[in-house]
Amino acid sequence: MEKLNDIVSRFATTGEISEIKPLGNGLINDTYRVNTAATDTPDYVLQRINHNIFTDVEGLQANIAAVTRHLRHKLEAEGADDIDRRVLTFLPLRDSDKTYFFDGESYWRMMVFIPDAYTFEEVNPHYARHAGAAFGRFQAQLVDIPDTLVESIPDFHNMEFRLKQLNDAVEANAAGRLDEVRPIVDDLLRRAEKMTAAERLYREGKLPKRVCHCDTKVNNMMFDAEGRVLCVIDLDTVMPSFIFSDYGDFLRTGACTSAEDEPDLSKVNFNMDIFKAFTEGYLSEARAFLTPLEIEMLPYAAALFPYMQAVRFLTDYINGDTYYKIAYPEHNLVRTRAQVKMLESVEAHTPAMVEFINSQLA
Ligand code: GN1
Ligand code: MG
Repeated sequence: MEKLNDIVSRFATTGEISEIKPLGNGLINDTYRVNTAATDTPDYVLQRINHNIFTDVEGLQANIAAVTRHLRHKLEAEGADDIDRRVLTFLPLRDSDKTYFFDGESYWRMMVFIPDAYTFEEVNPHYARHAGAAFGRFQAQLVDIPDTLVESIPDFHNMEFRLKQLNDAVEANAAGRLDEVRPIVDDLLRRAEKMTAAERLYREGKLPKRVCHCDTKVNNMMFDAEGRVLCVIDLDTVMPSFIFSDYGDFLRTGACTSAEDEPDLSKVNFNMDIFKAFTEGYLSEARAFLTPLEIEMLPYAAALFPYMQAVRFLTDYINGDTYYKIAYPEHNLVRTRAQVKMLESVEAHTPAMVEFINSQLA
């Protein structure tokens, strides 16, 4: 705590710090809530940036600054109220404009804590409709961002690249786990051609990349007490990508009837009611800028993300768990199995998804 207090003291906070405690359950960064003693000073969030993963911290923070600045301008132009709860505010250091601090070992950043806001691991259709509209609006608001964003993790949602990483892991078999997972590897590789369609269409000039959030799992969104979306959080991965990233990754978690690491596969299914509500909300905001091909490929996006996540979890398992935080030795394998089950359930619902999307466009 000594150390955390010292780090916090580098940032331009107001008010006396009363408490620092762990917050949330992200798989990558370490997050803390920093409370201040007085009621009229804000509380804060402190984060240690995982710079093994985000190697370009300068570029990462520049992305986030550009995005939050642009969103703030949009909200101001609309005459929105409560702007400080609807877009994240990062703190500069006391002695410079930088929004991160390097302690010689780790990179840290601080933002203002948004009061009276809630995150969820699960949503009902009402929340899902709001979430769809919020991510659609998020993308729509960023369509005209003047800044060029960097890929804070290069090739982050590039399916060809993720498959290459899987093939490399299989080749190296660093943790000696390959025999155990060979059937899952084969099952995933069988779908490789189909799942890399977006990259091919991009090369052919048929699909655009737009600024996306790229980590739209359900717990990266803050709701108010009425279930309205206040704000999208966890902006590390905001970067140019296919719109499928945001649409598909939300459904992967939000429309899953279980947690992403549920060991009992009979509990892992695709929830069509959440899909419908989310899609309706998303299209209400995004339809104006989406191309017909992007819309047609939304069911592909719903399958792509459990697939990509299965490939990523399995790669990490084969590599000996070097990327994701794990709670027990088989964790990445359990996660992989749950994602494969989710993928199968999405595949089974594809005709129904197509029918629903067409009905929305009619
Ligand atoms: C990671 O940081 P967190 O837990 O929100 C990951 C996502 C994965 C997710 C799986 C930078 O997100 O891409 O979908 O875990 N983020 C990064 O739960 O790899
Ligand atoms: Mg998160």
